[in-house]
Amino acid sequence: SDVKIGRALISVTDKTGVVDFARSLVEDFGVEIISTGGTAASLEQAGIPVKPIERFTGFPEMMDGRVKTLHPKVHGGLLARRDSDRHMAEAAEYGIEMIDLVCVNLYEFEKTVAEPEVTFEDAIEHIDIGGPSMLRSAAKNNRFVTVVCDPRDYDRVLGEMRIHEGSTTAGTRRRLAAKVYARTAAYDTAISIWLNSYLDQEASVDSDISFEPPEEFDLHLVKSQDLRYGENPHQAAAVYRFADEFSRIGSSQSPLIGAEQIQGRPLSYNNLLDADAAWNAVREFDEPAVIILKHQNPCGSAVAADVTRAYDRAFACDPKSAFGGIIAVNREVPRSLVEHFADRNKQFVEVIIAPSFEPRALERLSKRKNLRVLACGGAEGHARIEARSIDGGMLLQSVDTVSEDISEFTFPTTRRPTDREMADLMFAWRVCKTVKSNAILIAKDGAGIGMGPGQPNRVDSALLACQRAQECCRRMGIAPTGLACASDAFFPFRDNVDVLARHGVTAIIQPGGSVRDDECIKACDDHEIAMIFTCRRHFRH
Ligand code: 93A
Repeated sequence: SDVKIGRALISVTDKTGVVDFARSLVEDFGVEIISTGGTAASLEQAGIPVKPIERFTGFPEMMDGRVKTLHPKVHGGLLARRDSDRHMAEAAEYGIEMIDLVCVNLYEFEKTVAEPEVTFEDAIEHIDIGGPSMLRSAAKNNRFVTVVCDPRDYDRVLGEMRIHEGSTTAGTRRRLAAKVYARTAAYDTAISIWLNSYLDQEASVDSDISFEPPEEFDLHLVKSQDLRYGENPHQAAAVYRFADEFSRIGSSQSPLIGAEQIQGRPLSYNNLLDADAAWNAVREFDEPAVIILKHQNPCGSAVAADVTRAYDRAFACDPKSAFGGIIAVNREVPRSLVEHFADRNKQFVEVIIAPSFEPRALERLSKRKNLRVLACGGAEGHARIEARSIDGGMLLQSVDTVSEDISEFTFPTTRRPTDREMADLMFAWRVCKTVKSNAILIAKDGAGIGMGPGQPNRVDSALLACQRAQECCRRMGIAPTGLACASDAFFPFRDNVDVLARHGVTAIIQPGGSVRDDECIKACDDHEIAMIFTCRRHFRH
């Protein structure tokens, strides 16, 4: 099944190594070269004989180069089955000549959209249509056609032709074809992520979860409570609530500020900040869920059939960090849950927040007089805007409450997540939103077993999360394999994937959109990791 290469079509944006490759094809193997404008010019300048594409198709390159190689003479020459009499007869009838090798790399779309000043039109012009079409045609017909989409493969192809009298082997052609579909999949994914991000920017202006930043903003605030002090005892502080219009959708009271404090010491500044983060994290879930939060980060998180079981699993994530934390529950709290944290685990808890509490739970809680118990009623209504102060002013933004739509996800790796991995990925992605950036969250069986929060270097976050996950697995006597990992923003390099793979992660969910997505997809494929791109990031600073 060796196929002697007689004609090659070369059309490359990245011209690395292409002159030497073409020269060897011509001089060592007598191959005829067909080429497009810029590539043909480079080859001719180096003294290599080339047939311009317009002479091959009989059509000029037209429409600013958008239509160069999109022609039956090209695609017929790539797709014809050489062992089919009918295909060969049709090729002869229409003067279609066979093309045995395609060497193409694509317009640099990823590089273009990574430029800070890129315009929409410029990005669109860098979407390559003819190149991927040729790559895909050639890869489909790999029984007969050799396809090279990576300059690093030039020497290997030439080496093989040298051994096999100007031919390549079927195995090599198949490997090169597989590489093509990985490349075109990554390319299309990059386009889809970019276009989505563009749509989001347009949509956010008039979507109803947003607000239109006004020229003047009268932050109408009403003092609702004095605080003993702020983040530290030497800082003065008080709580204010927004006037209704910027409060919560559908209710005039925010669940937290309007929450009923059933017992316990007065809430502190830090209690309020953490209770807010914990409550907003746990309300993300439809199923019974518990979040244990410390210093703004969810050090315990789990879903289960009921909230007591969810609490047990959340506590097991990291018992040390859970000490002095805040427990948020998205269902009525039963007595069993209170017994588990108060009697069994002897966990010191600053605040417990939930929609409501069973009377028997309250009875047990009342023995811990200082513990702050907050009943916040229904879970409906989210804050619409978030305000933070900076020196001399405020930053306002709409709240990050978009719900995730699986139909927007893409699956760029060879392996897709299993159902079990998928459930853990979705869980991890939800919890990860609450973790401070750079955020890495590792989950298994519906519990967050390792968290890496707040490191300026994403690999450090990944290493922290892996270390916690290992400890958790050891404590629970389970093997650290089949772990799911979420990252709040894209991986800039493959090193994150390599670290995670070494620690038993087999599935990853992350936004995608890095110039090096390719490298990360390759890393996942190397480790047989299934990866999802969400096309949306969730920074939290
Ligand atoms: O604009 S295209 O989508 N239309 C085409 O018909 C076409 N044919 C090849 N882009 C097309 N190409 C791309 O042009 C190749 O993928 C390659 O990246 C580039 C090479 O152009 P030149 O040889 O003029 O530098």
